[in-house]
Amino acid sequence: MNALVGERMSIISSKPQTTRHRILGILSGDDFQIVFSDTPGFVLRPSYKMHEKMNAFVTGAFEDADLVLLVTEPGDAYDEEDPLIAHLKKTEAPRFLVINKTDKYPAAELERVREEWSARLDFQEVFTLSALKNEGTTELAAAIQGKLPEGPAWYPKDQLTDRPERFFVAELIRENIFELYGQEIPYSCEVVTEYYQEPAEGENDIIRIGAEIYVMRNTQKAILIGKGGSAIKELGIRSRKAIEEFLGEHIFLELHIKVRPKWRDDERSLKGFGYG
Ligand SMILES: Nc1nc2c(ncn2[C@@H]2O[C@H](COP(=O)(O)OP(=O)(O)OP(=O)(O)O)[C@@H](O)[C@H]2O)c(=O)[nH]1
Ligand SMILES: [Mg+2]
Repeated sequence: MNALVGERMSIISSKPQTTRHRILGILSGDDFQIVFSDTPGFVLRPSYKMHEKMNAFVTGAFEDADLVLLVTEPGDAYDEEDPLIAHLKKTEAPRFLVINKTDKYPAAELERVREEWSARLDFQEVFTLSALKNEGTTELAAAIQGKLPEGPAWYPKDQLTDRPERFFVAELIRENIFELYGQEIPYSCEVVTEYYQEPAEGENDIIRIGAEIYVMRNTQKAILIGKGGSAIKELGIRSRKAIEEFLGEHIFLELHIKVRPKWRDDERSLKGFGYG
């Protein structure tokens, strides 16, 4: 979605289950508007309520879509029982298969993915591309345009997403948590933007932002902070830079860590964290 929209909307990491919400990316031209909806990957065996919420974002997307893009790559394993396959079969919307990472895999492996999927179900079109190198993405964008139902634009032309700045602030901090910390920590954290203060008119100041990072246990809080505060300091520096790049402005960033036991299974916490 980032490659197609040309903006850094969804956060990216090498770890699975990075995307937890449904995020819109809007691409408008003179006579068209494509509303992309990036979702989490389907969690095959949900361990927490949070996973069920993530899966609900996926199934919700199937219900609304005029076109479904399945993005995959060699090495992605799909169980024939995977509910995602059932959803793909059931959907009335046309389907495109997008095989990503042509820069990384040899043609034969990409071809194998195409064969595997075509044995499972029909796609109207199949694309192989590299989101990273932006190769093959224009062809996909053109094909998507060809499938758009006619109608008025849903969003103003200059609108890029349905999310406010505070959401991206929290996501960029989460992206850095995914990159900086090992196995368990990224999956135990949620980030919430506590305040986002723009300077008053005429005031010569920078944007002031405060964010809360929720963990489940004190031991996780200790890991997040690191020896002598070194880890949280690094997280703060990297997150500030990422947010400044995103906003195109200088900011002041303050991070607070809070412990909230079992938030991943707590309906009220999840609602507060945007998994409503
Ligand atoms: N080599 C290569 N790597 C890519 C390409 N596109 C994405 N990646 C990498 O693949 C990894 C996963 O990317 P994500 O965007 O987080 O993938 P996702 O499918 O959204 O995954 P989740 O949000 O975790 O469900 C990251 O390390 C990306 O940098 C590509 O075209 N080529
Ligand atoms: Mg993602």
